[in-house]
Amino acid sequence: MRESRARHTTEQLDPRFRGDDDVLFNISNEVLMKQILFILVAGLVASPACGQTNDPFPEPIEATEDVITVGFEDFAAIPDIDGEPARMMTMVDEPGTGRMFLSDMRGLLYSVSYDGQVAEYLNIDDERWEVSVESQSRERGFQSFAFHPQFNEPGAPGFGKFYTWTDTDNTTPDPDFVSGGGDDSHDTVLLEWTASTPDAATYDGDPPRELARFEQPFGNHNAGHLAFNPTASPDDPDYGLLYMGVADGGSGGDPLDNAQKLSSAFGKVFRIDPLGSDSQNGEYGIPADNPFVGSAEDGTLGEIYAYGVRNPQRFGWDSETGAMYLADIGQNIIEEVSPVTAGANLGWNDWEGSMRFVSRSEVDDSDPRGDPDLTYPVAEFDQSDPILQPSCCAATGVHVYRDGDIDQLRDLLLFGDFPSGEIFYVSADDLPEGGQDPIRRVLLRGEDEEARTVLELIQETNRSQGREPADRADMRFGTGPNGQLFILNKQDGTLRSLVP
Ligand SMILES: [Ca+2]
Ligand SMILES: [Ca+2]
Ligand SMILES: [Ca+2]
Repeated sequence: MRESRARHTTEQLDPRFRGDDDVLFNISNEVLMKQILFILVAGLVASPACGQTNDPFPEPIEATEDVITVGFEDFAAIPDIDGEPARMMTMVDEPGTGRMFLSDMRGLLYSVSYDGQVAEYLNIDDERWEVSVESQSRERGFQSFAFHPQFNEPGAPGFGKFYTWTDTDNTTPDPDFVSGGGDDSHDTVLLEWTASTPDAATYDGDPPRELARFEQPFGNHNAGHLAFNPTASPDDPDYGLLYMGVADGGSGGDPLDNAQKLSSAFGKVFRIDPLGSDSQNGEYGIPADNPFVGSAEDGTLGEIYAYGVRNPQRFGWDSETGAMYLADIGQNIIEEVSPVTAGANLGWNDWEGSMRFVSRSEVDDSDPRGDPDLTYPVAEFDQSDPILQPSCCAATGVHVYRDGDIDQLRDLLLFGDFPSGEIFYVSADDLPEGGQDPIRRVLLRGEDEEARTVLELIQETNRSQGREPADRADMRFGTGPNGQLFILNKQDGTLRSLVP
């Protein structure tokens, strides 16, 4: 039996935090009291103030003009676990062994063949690995994974290697990164696995090596996306460097002010060399050209590639321009898709989208994008938009559609709102400068020619499964070979591919 530190947390349901992926989260009484006090004081001092609003984009998202409808196919069935539908999180192509991989938040990593055969490749929650995945509630679990680009290149340093980014309730080892407050909810760990035979049907390597451990102050906002830049060729300095989304730690409003602190690991995008060893703990490397390496500021973390993010669950690259984009889940007002460049400050928790962050109930729209040193969204939308009701809101994506065979989607930046199952697009070539005016919808068209959202489609499937229709989609994108795009969800176990 593993030991576990005592947890001093109170699970509570608070509908005010519907903007989060997870409405069930941990918050200490102390922090809660501070926040209530802050809201009261802020209310006395600042209200009613000019520019403060909970509806920064009064013009609703365009619901019917320029809608693109695309076809879809049921590509594969992903197994239930304990009678509950698969909680699909991440799906990528692994060209070295010619198959795709897909994860379930509870710890399963499946291989998915190019013709839709699904097989368990590895259960990272299996007792023999001693990982102990913490997958309670919506936001905790096996978050993401990434295959080294040299996974099936014999003799190369990345041969057989892949990485998993997961929440764990085994909190015995000392963390590398702490937040300086909160409840010590659980830990999030980055692990390296090394397969002996990369093209084997199941993982045949040793237990994983731990690269980094983060002590989580709150139950929500944990790890985010994990990925190698797929547009980097072997002679590119970015090749083999691992990007990690690290959320702000949780609760709401970033109460520990982590995201803006360069000495804190939380609220950041990290870029590390998983095969290097010059980090503080010696388990990974810090790329010499990372933007804050050698900073004169005491305690600045060289791992940081970009900062000022809240819950960076998903990012992606444009295969044509090399640009990186990130979907950052907003507090209670604005969801955003933003460019990510070396050293960029994406604003949180001083800014929510293009507006100044005031509180959980308001932003200040009097000076949008007013600080020239920050990086603002290319697209953003407000959580009160009618199209997203009643199950909103959390931004996901980001996929720049360049290479697939769906002509209508070509050269579009695709993203979405995962609870409501809305898929959105803006031009990837003529990038907007924020706001929701440029946003248009993508709907799915079945054999009956009827256009519907992903949530509506899931609900139809749920009925045919004899299940209660889901009230949220928990949609995410997955990618396959040749620019194929897949739609993942946590509600009906059906992996769908988009087709012309
Ligand atoms: Ca609005
Ligand atoms: Ca957390
Ligand atoms: Ca931002």
